Amino acid sequence: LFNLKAAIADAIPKRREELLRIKKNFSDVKVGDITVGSVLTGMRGNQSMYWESTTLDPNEGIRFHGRTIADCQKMLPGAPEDNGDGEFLPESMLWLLMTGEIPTEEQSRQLTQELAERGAKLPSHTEKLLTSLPRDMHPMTQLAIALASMNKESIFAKKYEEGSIGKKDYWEYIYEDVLNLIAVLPRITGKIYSSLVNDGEPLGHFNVEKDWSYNIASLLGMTVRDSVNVHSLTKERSNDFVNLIRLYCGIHVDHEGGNVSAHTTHLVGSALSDPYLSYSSGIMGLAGPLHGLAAQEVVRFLVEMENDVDSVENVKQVEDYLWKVLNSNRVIPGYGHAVLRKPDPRFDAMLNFTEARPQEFKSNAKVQLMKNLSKIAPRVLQKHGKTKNPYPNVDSASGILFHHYGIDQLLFITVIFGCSRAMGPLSQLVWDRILGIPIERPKSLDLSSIKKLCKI
Ligand code: NMX
Ligand code: MLT
Repeated sequence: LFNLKAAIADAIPKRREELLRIKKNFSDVKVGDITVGSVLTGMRGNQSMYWESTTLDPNEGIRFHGRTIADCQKMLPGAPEDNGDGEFLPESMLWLLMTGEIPTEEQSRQLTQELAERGAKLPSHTEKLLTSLPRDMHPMTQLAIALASMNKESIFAKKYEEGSIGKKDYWEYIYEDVLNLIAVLPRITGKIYSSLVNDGEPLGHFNVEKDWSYNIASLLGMTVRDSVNVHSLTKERSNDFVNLIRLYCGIHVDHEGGNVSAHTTHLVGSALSDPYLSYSSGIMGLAGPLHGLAAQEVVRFLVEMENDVDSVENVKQVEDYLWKVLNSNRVIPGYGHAVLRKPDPRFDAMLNFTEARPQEFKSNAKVQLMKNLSKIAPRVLQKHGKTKNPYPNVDSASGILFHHYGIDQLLFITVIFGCSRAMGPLSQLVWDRILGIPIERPKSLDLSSIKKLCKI
């Protein structure tokens, strides 16, 4: 089966039957105990969501249908022109997320082509809307607005309004919306970036022959062939940037269900809000500084720290800078995690990208600072004694690498995170509707109920 929708349809009967059997026979099996502590601290540790494609091990990090990042780097198909030398395509990851299977080269190509065809055009009302937004509106707000505006295009919402579809068929229309949404992200991203740096004039062309990440890079003005090459990159550096986008977008897709952007998308979708509204809500969560906006905050942090210290190699000065931040009761962006208890393997993957290109990065002081910080900050945070995980998280390295190649609009950086994150939560949305997961509605407790439970 070369077509993703057909591959999903093929997997449905077995999965529906399996889940039904578990629901019928094992619904009383206990998953864990919920404590008052967890009710009062962001539901930490509650295992209370069903999530298909990814799980997070606190010590080992993320697994995509059981596969580590290293497995994916070995097994998932990349772009044909890279002859096995480049990063895997996010399209290959999307296939894995949606079906649980590693795609063949041919399946990956077919999905790449399908996304390119679906994404060739941005609806004119969304384009006009983006043009009309204030230039100084935060890029993540622009992204959320653009996505919400595409609710006008939702095939699912139209069918539901007509009353022409039954519950078992919802997924087919959700699927169409999901693919269309993921497909237009390069265009939306390019439009937002061009407003920031080029008065809204396109920085590149959308090339239907090319992959999703290439088109993101091209519309950011970063490819030699298809961009108005504002950054004047050489062919080799441009190719590296495209591969950076592929790597970044390939590994940021999902982090199991409980993170803010994934959980929000799933929650809003459970009310049968269409994928555009659901993911627009997810983006609003990703735009928070404790979540995805940390990617932007890290770059700002590195830029400011580099200005403040005499040399990025001066450990004492870097430590003093960190203590100044901690003593003013602020967080060190890019460090800590709600679930992980070891350095984030996604951080390591980004770091490996720089290690593979020592000449490229050796004279960038901010990149060196990012690396030095990953050794210094854990010691300082451990001494500070509050953070449960003192290690670098995913946002520690990513933004400064984009910055290195010339994406110098700091507030824009999390938009690229928003492109990637669409793939995980929206794959889940398809499976939520296939499996008939109901509206999400946990019970809340007021203070008197908590006191009663505590017998106080
Ligand atoms: N710098 C300073 N203090 C921290 C940090 C940090 N990087 N991380 C946690 N703490 C504090 C936290 O604020 C809390 O303080 P208080 O008791 O005064 O409320 C205490 O340590 C215990 O927090 P944890 O249980 O370790 O962390 P929690 O699960 O509450 O929060 C994060 C997780 C990720 C929100 C938190 O580590 C943080 O704020 N990190 C910095 C922001 C960041 O990098 N976010 C990106 C996460 C990845 N992503 O993309 O979403
Ligand atoms: C993510 O990728 O969503 C972050 O690491 C945050 C999380 O998992 O809570």
